[in-house]
Amino acid sequence: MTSKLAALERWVNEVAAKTRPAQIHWCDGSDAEYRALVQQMLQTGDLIELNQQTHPGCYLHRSNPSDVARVEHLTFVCTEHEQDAGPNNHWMAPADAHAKIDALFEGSMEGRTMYVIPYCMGPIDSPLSRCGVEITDSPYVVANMRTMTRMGAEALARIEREGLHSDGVFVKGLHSIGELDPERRFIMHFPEELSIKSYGSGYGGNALLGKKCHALRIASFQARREGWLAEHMLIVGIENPQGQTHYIAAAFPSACGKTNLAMLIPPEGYRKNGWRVWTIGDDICWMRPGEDGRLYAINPEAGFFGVAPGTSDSSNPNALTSISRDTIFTNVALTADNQPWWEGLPGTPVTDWQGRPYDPANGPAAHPNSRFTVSAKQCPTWSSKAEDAQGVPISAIVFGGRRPSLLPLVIQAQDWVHGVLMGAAMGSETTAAATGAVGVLRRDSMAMKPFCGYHYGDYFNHWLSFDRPGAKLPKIFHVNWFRKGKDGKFLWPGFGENLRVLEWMIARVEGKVRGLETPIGTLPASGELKLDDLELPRETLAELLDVDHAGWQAELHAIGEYLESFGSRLPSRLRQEQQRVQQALQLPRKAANA
Ligand code: OXD
Ligand code: MN
Repeated sequence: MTSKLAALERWVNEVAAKTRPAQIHWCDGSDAEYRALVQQMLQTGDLIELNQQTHPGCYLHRSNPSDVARVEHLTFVCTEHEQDAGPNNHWMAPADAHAKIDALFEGSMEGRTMYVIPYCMGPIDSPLSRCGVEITDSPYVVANMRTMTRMGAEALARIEREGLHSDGVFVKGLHSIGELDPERRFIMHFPEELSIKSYGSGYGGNALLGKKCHALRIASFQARREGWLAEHMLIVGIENPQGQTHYIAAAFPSACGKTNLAMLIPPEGYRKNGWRVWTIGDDICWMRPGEDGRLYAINPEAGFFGVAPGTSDSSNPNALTSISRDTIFTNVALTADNQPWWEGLPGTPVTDWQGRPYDPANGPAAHPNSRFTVSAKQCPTWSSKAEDAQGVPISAIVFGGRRPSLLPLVIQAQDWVHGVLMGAAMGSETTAAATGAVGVLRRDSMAMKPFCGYHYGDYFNHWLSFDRPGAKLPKIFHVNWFRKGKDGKFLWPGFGENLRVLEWMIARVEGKVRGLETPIGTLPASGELKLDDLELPRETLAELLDVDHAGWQAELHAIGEYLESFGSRLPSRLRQEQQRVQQALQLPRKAANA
């Protein structure tokens, strides 16, 4: 197979001339192709067969121990003008970046197969979807891209069809694992050229270029030009006992529970009453205003690349069911009978993620950022609406992070501008999804700090621009499942119980509950959060919903300083909004609540 599209053919030939592979394989996405790849990787040791009785079609991949997470310090946004990348990105001039990385690609595929992967982000027939082609020398990447995207012949047909109108609208992604040497590793983005070059890493976020590189960094840049939003958000449908479904999009930083919330199982009482939860996506959401003024969303991905540790029968039974077959595990541990294992599962590991006999002195058995790659269709709560070309209408947008103190369980923004401020001010403790220290509080606006492909000031402005006549925008909320008590323990049980908070949000969207106005937004008024069958002491609830005025004044001050760091591109409306909230907090309490 080659392509009818001259721009694609030309680019593939150029790459082959530079990287000099032994052969070129155009991926068709078929089952036979996948099976052959798996056989080949079993022979080379890139994959290890897992217990086929308990986990049919499941394999383990062990990555190089120096290559287990995204590398933000080696990730660059290469716009013509440095200002356009913003202080939120590492920047390199495009010419320098090309020169630097092209030198690494020189002959990098010698003796290897070069795979050409046409893929579509989003349903093949959706006007909201966008296509790309990834060239890689890693069969592991091919196998993962097949699960994570709509990959192969149908995607190529769409790329060629679109190419008839304008030559080469697809995103070009070039990847080589190189020597897996952290000193020779770069993830470069050229948003103005719609291209990506990634060298020296086989890890998901660095190497599966459809995901973070295309669907967030490049797409966010494209989305701004074209009037839509590419966000680091899950999408979940909540169906009430009357059969009405509200769709919610929620942004949390990496490894903060997006997959768990997207696959939530309602508490027993809710299940009995007929509540149902539908999964549309667990990581990325593309949204666009529809003709009726509402925002419509698709999940551009076709699979889940989820964090394994902590995934268990109590935290996420749907994920556990999804990954009981046809799954690739990366950097998990093994039991004596060759089943995948990670912290949080019953049983005992005998082999750690690096293939060594398990010894607690070496740290956790599974790498804290070990992953599973699985088709979304295997999720018991997968929604047929995920294939809807028009997307689903979004009723509420939720922001949240790991905040051990200050942030209440839930707050509703007064309006869109206040909601954008809440998103911009988002902070969270860092996790193992990226290299670097874990547990440090950092601002992560809209959970997009590692993924926004342009200047955050322009990005905030783009968000604000959706508030225009005729728009019927979602309501915006902020949640914090991670508030801790004085004893250092989480105050809120989380997981399935989070539905209680989503129910309150939906009641707010439908205008059914009044809420309690505070200077930082609307909180649930007494009795509005349904807590039946949940043993939550009154004092714990009070702590979860407490608004500490002095603490919030300090927070607003810190938010003001953070916003200032975006300089002249910070929209003044956002700064004014921060000042409005800060002033409201200074009013005597009674007046603020009046
Ligand atoms: C992810 C991440 O893999 O955010 O989704 O790191
Ligand atoms: Mn993510």
